[in-house]
Order: sequence, then structure tokens, then C-alpha cells
Amino acid sequence: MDTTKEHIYYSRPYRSDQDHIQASKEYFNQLNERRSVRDFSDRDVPREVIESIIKTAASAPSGAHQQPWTFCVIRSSELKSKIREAAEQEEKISYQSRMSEEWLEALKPIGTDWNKPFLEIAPWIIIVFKQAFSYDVDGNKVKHYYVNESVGIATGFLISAIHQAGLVTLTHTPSPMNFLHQILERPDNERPFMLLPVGHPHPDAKVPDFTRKTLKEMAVFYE
Ligand code: IYR
Repeated sequence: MDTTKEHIYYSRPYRSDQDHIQASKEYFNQLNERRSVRDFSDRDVPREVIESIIKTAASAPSGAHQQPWTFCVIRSSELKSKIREAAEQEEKISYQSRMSEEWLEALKPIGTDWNKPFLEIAPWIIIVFKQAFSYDVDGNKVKHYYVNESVGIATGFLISAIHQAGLVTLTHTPSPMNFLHQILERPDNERPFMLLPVGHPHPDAKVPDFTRKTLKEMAVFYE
């Protein structure tokens, strides 16, 4: 192998097949309890939890190990209000004119509209930015590879970490979302990717009565 650095040995502890089966089932049972929640409680969450879940997100694989992400973490009420105001302004236009009838129809079972109170109620908002490129020490642009895939996987890790911590979240993608770049004064190599409020569900929180596709409906085995 032609690498610039020595590779180091890596292994997982030996476990029986039965152990692997059980571990995979337990993890499925836990994550299958996850739901996207839009009704948040204002109960606070310690910053230490947020720090851990972000470290979990950043343990995701990424193209050429470039880790092309920045997590902006917001607790400031002032910033949350600014974000809510700007997001609702865009969402109002989207729901009233930018989204097609077909799209609005597809969203009906979820029951969303342009109102986004969770942006002020949830104790934390995490905004995931993707880094389209970076700069080296001399200020030259460094190309990044598979940025959307990498940041998408990291966001998936983040969502599962939030769930495992006993909290709830929601993937919110106001469109267009350039206002986040401006409000948070991000550098020119960053683009907003996804916004996730993090907190506890409101005691009266409700979610759509959805079921998930069965294995038969979603997987094809070629053995
Ligand atoms: N971004 C809008 C609309 C929206 C779109 C899809 I696709 C959803 O699954 C949910 C919402 C919003 O956040 O309301």
C-alpha cells in the first residue's frame, strides 16, 4: 500500500454470532423509537450533552477524511428570535407560492406550515454547515470531496445521538436558507446544510401515526 503515513492495526472485540444478532436487534429497537418531533418543551438541556452529541456526529466517515462540517450551536434567545423571524419569512413565501400543489399535498399527513415556534422554544438549535472547500496554511483553496454525502452521514449520526441521549429533534430545512450564513456570520467556504432544534418533547407533543416500510418493501437480498 502506498500511503504517506503508517497505518495502525484496528479490530473489534471477538463476539459470537448470537451476540451480534442481539446487539443489532437492540440497536434497531432503540432507534426505531425515534420520531421527528415539532412540539418542544422549554426544559433546558446541559451543554455537556450537546458537546457529546456533536462529537458523535463528527465521528462519521467523510470523503478523504476531510470532515467538511461546522456545527453552529445556538442557545442565545436573541439569535433564536432572529433565526425564527427570518426562517418564517422564507417559509411563508414557500408555503404560499414556491411549493407546488403536489408538494403541499405530500406534506399534508405531516401537518406542517410556515409557523416554526420550535426555533424559539427548544433550548438549543444546531445548524450544520457544510464546507464546500477549505483553505490551507498558505491561504490556497483545498478541494473537498463528497461533501453532501459526508455531511449527510454526520447529520444522521447526530440525529441518532440525540435520540440515544433521550432527547428529540427535527430536521428543518428552511428554503432558501442563506439567511443562516448571514445571521451567524459564517466564512465564505461554508453553506447551511440543516437545522436541528434539540430538546425535550412538550408534554402534549403529538406525531403523525406513521408506520415504516417492512424489510420486504425496502431490501432486496442477492445471496
Ligand atoms: N421546509 C419546509 C417544508 C417541509 C418539506 C418537507 I419534504 C418536509 O418533510 C417537511 C417540511 C418546512 O420545514 O416546513
